[in-house]
Amino acid sequence: MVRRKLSQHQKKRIQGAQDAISSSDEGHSEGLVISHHGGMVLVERDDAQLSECNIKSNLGTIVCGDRVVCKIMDNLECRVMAILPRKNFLQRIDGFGAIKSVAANLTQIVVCLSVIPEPNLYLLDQYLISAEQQDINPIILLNKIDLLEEEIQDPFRLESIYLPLGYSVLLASVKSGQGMDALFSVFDHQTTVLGGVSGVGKSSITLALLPEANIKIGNISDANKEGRHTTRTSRLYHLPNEGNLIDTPGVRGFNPALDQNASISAGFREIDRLGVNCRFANCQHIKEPDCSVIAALSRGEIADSRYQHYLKMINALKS
Ligand SMILES: Nc1nc2c(ncn2[C@@H]2O[C@H](COP(=O)(O)OP(=O)(O)OP(=O)(O)O)[C@@H](O)[C@H]2O)c(=O)[nH]1
Ligand SMILES: [Mg+2]
Ligand SMILES: [Zn+2]
Repeated sequence: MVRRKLSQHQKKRIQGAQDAISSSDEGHSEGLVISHHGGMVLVERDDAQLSECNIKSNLGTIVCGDRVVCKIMDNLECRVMAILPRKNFLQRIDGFGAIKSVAANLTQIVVCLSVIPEPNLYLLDQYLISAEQQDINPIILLNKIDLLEEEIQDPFRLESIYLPLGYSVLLASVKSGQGMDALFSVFDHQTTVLGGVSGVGKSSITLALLPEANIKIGNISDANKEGRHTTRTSRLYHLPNEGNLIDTPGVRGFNPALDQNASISAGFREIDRLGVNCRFANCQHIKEPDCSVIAALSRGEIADSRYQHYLKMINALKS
């Protein structure tokens, strides 16, 4: 994990660019960012017009779900002049240490896993910690259950590990329709981002909800059972029951942007809960005496994978 923060200078520059702009100014209007690609953003203005907008310089990153102020210029081009304050901002750090912004103003994230490609529980825990940190309600989905051999119950231990922690775990299949009503109902009245690796079926879920939309679905490579990174840019879709759904490109990892060990333990619900009983207030739950987390681990009350992922994230932060 890499520490990345905007410098004071960068913050001032961005703030300066936004100062004194309001949608009540002549020719300005507010809108919702639907997608962002090639230096342009597609904005749904509050008068319901869709506009391709360029972006005023020094505004900082704009993502799906942002609320912005835009202006029709003299040459009739639309320009984003300011980003309105965000309720939350989901970001990750890519394999090269660069911050990648995903989406803003979310109420939910559905972490999409599938039978093929198989779930990666480290990636799942990375998503969960990001969600906890940003106050976004996380839901775990296992898609493609039509591919499960029937006699295997909870084959990836999603229910046994995550249900006791209070997470919702949904099982569904776009192909057979199993579990789809329950999945669809969680989108009502929410702004949800779909996350996960390539090929788990994020776009297939979006298309199942919006059969008229022009959405590309990829296939799974026979050789490595991975997706082919079909979705290239995130896009927000309006759903019939006042929901907004953001389909995103598949990721290889979802390193959360964190800068302290404390934020890692706070993102692991069971470690956070047990940690209040450790002898030392600043216990890292690694080898300290009278550590409640290590005691619970030795009694089998914490899933080994969760503790290993906790250590892996702590070590990544140190390196
Ligand atoms: N068997 C089965 N296949 C599915 C199911 N849902 C999706 N698929 C298939 O999985 C493949 C990948 O689906 P996509 O929807 O493109 O996956 P994605 O997560 O959007 O992938 P990226 O855009 O690359 O991130 C396609 O061949 C789909 O037909 C399902 O429930 N069962
Ligand atoms: Mg896709
Ligand atoms: Zn401890």
